[in-house]
Amino acid sequence: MTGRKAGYFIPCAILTNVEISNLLQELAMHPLSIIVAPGPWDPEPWRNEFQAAAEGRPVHIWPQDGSAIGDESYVICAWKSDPKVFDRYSDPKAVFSLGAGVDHLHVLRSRPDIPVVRVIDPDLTMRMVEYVAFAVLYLHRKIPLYQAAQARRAWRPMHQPAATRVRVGIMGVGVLGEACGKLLTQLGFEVAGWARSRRDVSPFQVFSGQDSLGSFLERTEILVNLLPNTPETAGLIGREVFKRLNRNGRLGNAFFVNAGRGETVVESELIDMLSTGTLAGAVLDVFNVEPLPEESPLWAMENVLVTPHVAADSDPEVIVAQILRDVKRLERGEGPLNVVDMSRGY
Ligand code: NDP
Ligand code: OXD
Repeated sequence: MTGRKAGYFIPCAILTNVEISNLLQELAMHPLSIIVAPGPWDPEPWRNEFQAAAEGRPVHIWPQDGSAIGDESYVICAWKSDPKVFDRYSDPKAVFSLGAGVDHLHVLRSRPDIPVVRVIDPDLTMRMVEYVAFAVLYLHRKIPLYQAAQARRAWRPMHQPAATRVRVGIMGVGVLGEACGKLLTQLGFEVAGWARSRRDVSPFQVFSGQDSLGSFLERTEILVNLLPNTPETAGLIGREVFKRLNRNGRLGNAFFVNAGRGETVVESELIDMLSTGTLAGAVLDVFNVEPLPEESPLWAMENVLVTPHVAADSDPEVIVAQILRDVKRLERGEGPLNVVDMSRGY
């Protein structure tokens, strides 16, 4: 940009459009502060990772460092934090969820002026694929029954249908559900998904909308839930859903895997279905109340495997790198990637 180097008095008219836009972007560039509100998570790994990656940008952990935050422009990076952070710091350039879900940011539905950004990352996706593949194989290969037999020192071979004869259904075939479905397809399972919108192209059959929910459930032996928690999905999965699953398939039973959100399930009805055998077993990572209360019957059910919301952890190193990429975009006057449509809720 020869004109700029020569001095400040060069009329804009002799700059090309690209040069003008670069100049404007440079002028717009000022470092953003980063407020991290990790809620129930240990803040220290996040502090360390943000400080290492922030290239001098101020990093404040909220509420611990609250008083140190001045008048600078900032973004907020949050996970299940006290919503007071959004009252105290009410004009962020963007709010980043430290995980894939954004239901914990529902208070921001009334602030359409604030971009809400979520994690979409191969590391997190692969963790979920591992979890769902494990859960489906655990149920399909009857591992809970072999564990019970082992406890009795009993050698009890059981009939084992091939994966190609077993029908898995995934509710929610977004970033995570589609990746899980692809791997399960490669393992041989007959996979179908259920989503809100119609697909013209998909690696497996996708049913869409409420009208097709019944057909989707009636074919499904192992139901995997990867739906987000939204006003439309809250309490969607209960007795009527479980009763419609296919018990006449090769497994001879119906099973449930929940790695999406606990709020999408009516937990009392799930417990009832598991107690009466309408559901033969479940692998559950998410619950109505977390941590799962000590008095929940789910803990003691022999046909249930409980994991403490760890299906796809957020690795600070990976998540922070993604957020810093977007912080730099904001500083250049560009929008962040992976902005969520908060009116839709996911
Ligand atoms: P996406 O937003 O990419 O996908 C969401 C899917 O749900 C889409 O297929 C969407 O349909 C479908 N969906 C949403 N609303 C409805 C509805 N009303 N009816 C039918 N389908 C609907 O999300 P991700 O795949 O990235 O993540 C899914 C969820 O997994 C997260 O929201 C989070 O709750 C959970 N999660 C859990 C973790 C854990 O450790 N247990 C870790 C990470 C995420 P359409 O494609 O038509 O838009
Ligand atoms: C997430 C989660 O949404 O961990 O990333 O649940």
